[in-house]
Amino acid sequence: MVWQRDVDLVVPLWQGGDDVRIAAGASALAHLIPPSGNRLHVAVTDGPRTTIDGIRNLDAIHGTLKRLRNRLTRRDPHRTLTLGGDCLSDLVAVQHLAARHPDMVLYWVDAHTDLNTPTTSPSGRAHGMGLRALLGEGHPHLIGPNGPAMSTPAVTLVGSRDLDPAETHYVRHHGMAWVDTVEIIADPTRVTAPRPPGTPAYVHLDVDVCDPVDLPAVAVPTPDGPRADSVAEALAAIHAHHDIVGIGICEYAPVVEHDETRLTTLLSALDLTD
Ligand SMILES: [Mn+2]
Repeated sequence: MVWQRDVDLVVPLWQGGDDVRIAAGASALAHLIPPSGNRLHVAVTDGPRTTIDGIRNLDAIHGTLKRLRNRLTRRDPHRTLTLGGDCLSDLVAVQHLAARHPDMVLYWVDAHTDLNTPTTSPSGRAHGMGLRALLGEGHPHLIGPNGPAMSTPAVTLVGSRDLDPAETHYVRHHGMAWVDTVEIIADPTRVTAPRPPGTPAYVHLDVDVCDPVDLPAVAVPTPDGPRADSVAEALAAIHAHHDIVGIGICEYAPVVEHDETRLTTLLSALDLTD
């Protein structure tokens, strides 16, 4: 049974990571995943590659986020699938669904925590600021008009392993739930352990969570990750435990040579393929 949602958003946003290879990930995922209901291809704003307020390509990113916000406000979907694009591709979808499902929890499945702000970011790349913006801090263009979408107790980090010092401090200071590579390998089904069954959940899947041995086709390959099979087991456990209201798949760079079956293993675990 394929996971049912109201709308698929195809979002080839790449400016957040300043890596144009990521744009092609959106259409590649759209080929791999059969549509369910409406599928919207969202145009990405182009523009000068200038740094504003400490963020690369801020104007272009802001334009795309505004377009997404307008579409979601107009349609008001209950469940969404986002095919990115970089890690900002589903930022607006998470904000929208968090407002619609006040008890929604968020699984941030990513080698990175994306907890930087323009002040703490070493790179100025906004794709490393998404989760912090969802928690209400950072640039107003990323946070959006409605303030914090999530609170730290509602977030579980899965597979995060490459943190900047300020991100490590934030995670520890807030005591965020964090399932690391060792724990995923030991028992992928434990990923949902503290969460009540049946609660609405959003899965943000940056495919760089997998060890690059399995999936090198990403913007930021990060060693020492779990193998794709273990990640798939963790995703299946989340899917079995929760009412999935949203999924976003990000940071796929299909131009890099890779074994596509590793990716489809992840998609099958979330019931996105036939
Ligand atoms: Mn990442």
